[in-house]
Amino acid sequence: MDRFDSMLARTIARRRLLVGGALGVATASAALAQDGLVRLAMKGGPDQRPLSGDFPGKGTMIVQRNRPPLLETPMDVFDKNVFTPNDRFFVRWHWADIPTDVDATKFRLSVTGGRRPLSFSLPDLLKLPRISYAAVNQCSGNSRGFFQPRVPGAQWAHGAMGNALWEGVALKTLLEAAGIERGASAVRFGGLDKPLTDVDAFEKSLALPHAMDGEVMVAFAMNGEQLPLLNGFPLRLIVPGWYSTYWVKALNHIALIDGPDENYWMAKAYQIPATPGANVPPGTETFPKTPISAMNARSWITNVEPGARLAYRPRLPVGGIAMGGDKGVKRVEVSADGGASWQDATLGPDEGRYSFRRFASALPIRVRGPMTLMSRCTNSDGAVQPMAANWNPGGYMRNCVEACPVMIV
Ligand SMILES: Nc1nc2c(c(=O)[nH]1)N[C@H]1C(S)=C(S)[C@@H](COP(=O)(O)O)O[C@H]1N2
Ligand SMILES: [Mo]
Repeated sequence: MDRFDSMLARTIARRRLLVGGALGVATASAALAQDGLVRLAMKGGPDQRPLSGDFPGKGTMIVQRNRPPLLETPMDVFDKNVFTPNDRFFVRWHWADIPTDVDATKFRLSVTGGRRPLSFSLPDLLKLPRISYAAVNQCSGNSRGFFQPRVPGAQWAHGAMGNALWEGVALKTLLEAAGIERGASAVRFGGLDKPLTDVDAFEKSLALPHAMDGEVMVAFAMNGEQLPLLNGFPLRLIVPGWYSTYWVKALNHIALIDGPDENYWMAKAYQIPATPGANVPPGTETFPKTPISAMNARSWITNVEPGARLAYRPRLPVGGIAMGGDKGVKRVEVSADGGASWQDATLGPDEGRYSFRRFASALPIRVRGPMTLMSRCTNSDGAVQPMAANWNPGGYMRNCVEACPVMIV
C-alpha cells in the first residue's frame, strides 16, 4: 500500500467525523477551555486574546471568535518549521452553519455546467492523477489589526496564514472530464457550509484560463494527512499564490458558468482599490475597485518577539520566514537600526515559489538600549516590501516591512 492508499483507507474508515467541544451546540463561549492569554501589540486594538486547545483537530490557538470559529496561529509556531502543522493551522469560516459531521463514504463532489454533469466520490478522486506542491494559505485580511487608522473586520495579527504541502487532483483534470462548452468563461466553487439566513452562500469563482492552468488543485491532503475538519475536510480548492478567500473549503460543488459571477462574495466582498499596493489615503471610501487576487511579498522575524528584552551579545541571531506572494523569494535582508542599514540573510531550502522560505542571519549589536529589528523580502519578480504600510477600508494586502522593537540589556 502506498501512502495515498493508506490515507484513503483511513479516510474511509473514519466514516463520520463527530465533533463536540468548542463546536458543539451546547457550548457557549463561556464553556471554552482557556489555556492562557496572548499579548497583542495593536495600537488602539485588543491588548490580549484567549488561547484555547478546545477545537477539534487543533492544538493551542488564538481565539478571535468561536461560532463559526476564527482561530489564529501563534507566531512562535512559524519559528519551528517552514511548514505549519495541521493542528496549528489557522481557521476562518464566514457562515455559522459549518460541517461538523461529514460522512466520507456518502460525500460527492459535483461538477456541472459542462457537457456531462459529473459526481465524484472520494475513491473516484483518489484514482485520478495527482499533483503536489507547497503553498502559503493567507487570509486577505491577515495583519488587519495593525491598520492605522483602524478598519473593521477580523482583527488578525500576523497569524492568519500557514504553509502546507498540498496533494490532490488538478482542477483541469476534472473540468476536462466534464467537457468544457464553448462560451464557458469562469468556474464557480462552493462548499458544505451554509448561511443561517437568506443570503448568498460563500462561493467564489476563477476565470476559466486560471482554473485550467494545471496548478489550481482540488486537495484531499495537507502535509501528508487528510484535511482537518476545520480546514475543509474532505476537499478544498488550492489557488497557489492567491489569497485564501478563493481556497474554498469542504468543496462539494464546482460549476462552469458563462458570464461574470454576480454572487455577493465575488461582486461586492473582497474588493480592493485598483491602485498600486491596494493603497488609498486613509479615510477614502470611493475609488475604482477590483476583486482581490495575487498575494505580495512579506517576511517576519519569528525568533524574537516584539517588545522582548534581550541580553547583550555582539551578534544577535535573527531568523524568520518570508514569502514571495505569487513568486519565489529571491532575497531577504535584515536590519537592527529600523531600516537605516541592511544586510543579506542566508536563505533556507527552496520549497517552491508558493512556499514560505526560512531565513537566518546575525546582526552586529554595538550598544545596549532600544533597537528596531526588521526583515525585508524581495521576490523573484524584483518586488520589494515597502517601508510604509498601505491602507484601504477592507484592511487587505498589508505587506510593509514589519518593525520588531526590542530592548538590549
Ligand atoms: N467553504 C468555505 N471556504 C472558505 C471560507 C468559507 O467561509 N467557507 N473562507 C475562506 C477564507 S476568507 C479563508 S481566510 C480561508 C481560511 O482557510 P483555513 O480555515 O483553512 O485556514 O478559507 C476560505 N475558504
Ligand atoms: Mo480570509
